[in-house]
Formats: sequence, structure tokens, C-alpha cells
Amino acid sequence: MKEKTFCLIKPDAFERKLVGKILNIVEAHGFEFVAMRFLHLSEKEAEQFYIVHKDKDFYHPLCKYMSSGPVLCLVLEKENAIHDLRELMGSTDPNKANEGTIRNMFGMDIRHNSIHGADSPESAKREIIFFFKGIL
Ligand code: IDP
Ligand code: MG
Repeated sequence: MKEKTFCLIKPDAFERKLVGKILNIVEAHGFEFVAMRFLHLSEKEAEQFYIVHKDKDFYHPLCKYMSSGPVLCLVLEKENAIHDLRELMGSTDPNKANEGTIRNMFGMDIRHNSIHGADSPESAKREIIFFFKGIL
């Protein structure tokens, strides 16, 4: 059965002009684009988006970075979209990400890792509502 997931292209990808390349890869792996939204998050919005990490030591630098430039929010659809996007993204740390994954190819370090993908059906639902409530 087709499933929706939430994906976000991070500011480091915009900075290095990698957005088109990343979208190409996602599309070539069978994901359909259901919705897209280009945004520049405020630090407060980034803090809300990443609220699950509020007690982590990387939370504040993460939210600063996520509001340092534009992001592209996407709703993607495909069979097993949530799992398959996580696999295509690779590990959080690009140095540990498998070859052929987006983070391996484009990520710079554990924070500036180019792409976000929802990690569960619950996160996908929350994140889609977070960015697309009233639109989708
Ligand atoms: P994920 O994006 O692979 O799901 P999470 O653990 O949910 O990874 O962390 C959210 C984001 O926070 C990561 O994508 C990355 O940008 C940043 N991050 C995670 N762990 C670290 C860290 O140890 N140092 C700096 N930034 C981190
Ligand atoms: Mg995560």
C-alpha cells in the first residue's frame, strides 16, 4: 500500500546548490512528489520542529543551522516510503552513511547532513501536519 512520508532539504544543500541533484535522486527512486513548500524557518519554528531533541546538547546549534538558510519541505508518496527514504538518506553522520546514500554523497558532517526524513508513521503524520496543515 502506498504511504506518505515527510522530507526536508536542509540549508547546507541550498548553500552548495545541491537541491536539484537531491530531488533528482529522490524522484529516480520512485517517490512521487505530493506537496512542496519552500521556506526560511525562524529559529523558533526550527525549535518546534525538532522539539523531540530539546534536551540534546546539539539542539541549539541544530536549530540555529536549520534557520540559517532556506529549506524545502516535501510530502513524498510510495510503497514503504518512510523506510525507503530513511534508507536512501543514510546514517545521520555522513561519514558512517553507506555508499550511494544521499548523506554519504552530499552531507558535510553530522549536523550539516543535507536531508531530513520522518523516522516513523507517527513522525511522518506530525511533520506533514506541522508544515502542510490546511494546505494538504
Ligand atoms: P536523523 O536526522 O538521522 O533522524 P536525529 O538523531 O533525529 O537524526 O537528529 C536530528 C538532526 O540533528 C540530524 O539530522 C543532524 O542534523 C542533527 N544531529 C544529530 N546528532 C547530532 C550530533 O551528535 N551533533 C550535531 N548534530 C546532530
Ligand atoms: Mg530524526
